[in-house]
Amino acid sequence: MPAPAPAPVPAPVAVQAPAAPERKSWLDKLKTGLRKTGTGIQAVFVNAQIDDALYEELESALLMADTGVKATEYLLDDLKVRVKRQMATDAAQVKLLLADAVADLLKPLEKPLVIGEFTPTVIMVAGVNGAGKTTSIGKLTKHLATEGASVLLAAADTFRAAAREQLLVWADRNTVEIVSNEGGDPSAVSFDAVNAGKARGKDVVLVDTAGRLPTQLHLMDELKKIKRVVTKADATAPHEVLLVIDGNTGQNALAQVKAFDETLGLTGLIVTKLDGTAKGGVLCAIARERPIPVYFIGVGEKLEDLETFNAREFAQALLG
Ligand SMILES: Nc1nc2c(ncn2[C@@H]2O[C@H](COP(=O)(O)OP(=O)(O)OP(=O)(O)O)[C@@H](O)[C@H]2O)c(=O)[nH]1
Ligand SMILES: [Mg+2]
Repeated sequence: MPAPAPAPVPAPVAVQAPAAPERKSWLDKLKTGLRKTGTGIQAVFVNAQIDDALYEELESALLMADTGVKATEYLLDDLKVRVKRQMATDAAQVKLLLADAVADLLKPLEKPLVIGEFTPTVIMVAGVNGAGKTTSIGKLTKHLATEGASVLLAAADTFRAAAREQLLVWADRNTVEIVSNEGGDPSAVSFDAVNAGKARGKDVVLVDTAGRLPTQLHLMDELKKIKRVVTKADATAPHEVLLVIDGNTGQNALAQVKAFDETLGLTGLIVTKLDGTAKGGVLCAIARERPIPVYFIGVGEKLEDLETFNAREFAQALLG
């Protein structure tokens, strides 16, 4: 009897953007959202001359959009070089050059989330209260399930029954399994989930954690513990540690990125609520000061409202 052929090892795959029409409607929502940020920046170029006043107004508009002092300075210097090199003569050209500068600045943040290198790929998700963690996990589960990946959710937000229920709704909606233990220890739930993911041959284990502020040190320690315990269940895990940030929080989002990165060592970001923000510039600040890849952008509460990040698209949505 010949030995049975070994199961094929799936190649790692990047979590893809969906088909063009869906992407377009998502992009329209992003544009509408960022218009609040963009209007201030774009207004600077209306009937303007290329002079010091233009750059001064641009500086204020960028700061208002929460681009931060460092990224604003960087963008203005870069823009002046581009304007000189291109010998731009009107403000509309300068606006296009600014879009180029923003796209180039954001480019290093553009990186796909890859799954399949490890089975399961364990993804831990953290963030402050109400940032959009659970919703984003639901949306991400949909993305993954659509691509044929099997997903196990870990309800490591054990504080509130509502949190578990919320995740259960998403789990049902996407026909995925969930490991939960109301009132239990979040580390224990995570440990069980990673083991269950291994035993059941799941492609992805997504760990949802309770919201917390970086200043709540005992809660930050609890996150560290979850991470440690996940590594106990699987020495290579977690493979991704994601921070979800609310796009409306502006410069505070940068502070959150720094604090969570120092505690956990982040591998990626999900930026939510960019459908209603005046603070889209914060991505530039992140690119300049703590360039952690932005895997996804959320522009609404529906399943299809989470999309992969593209630097050029974002710059155009902001300035186009
Ligand atoms: N407009 C908009 N709302 C969003 C987006 N993402 C999440 N939300 C909403 O934000 C609220 C909080 O989302 P959750 O997913 O519960 O946030 P969380 O981080 O899990 O919250 P905690 O677990 O309480 O810390 C919900 O009302 C979501 O529907 C988004 O991209 N756009
Ligand atoms: Mg939650």
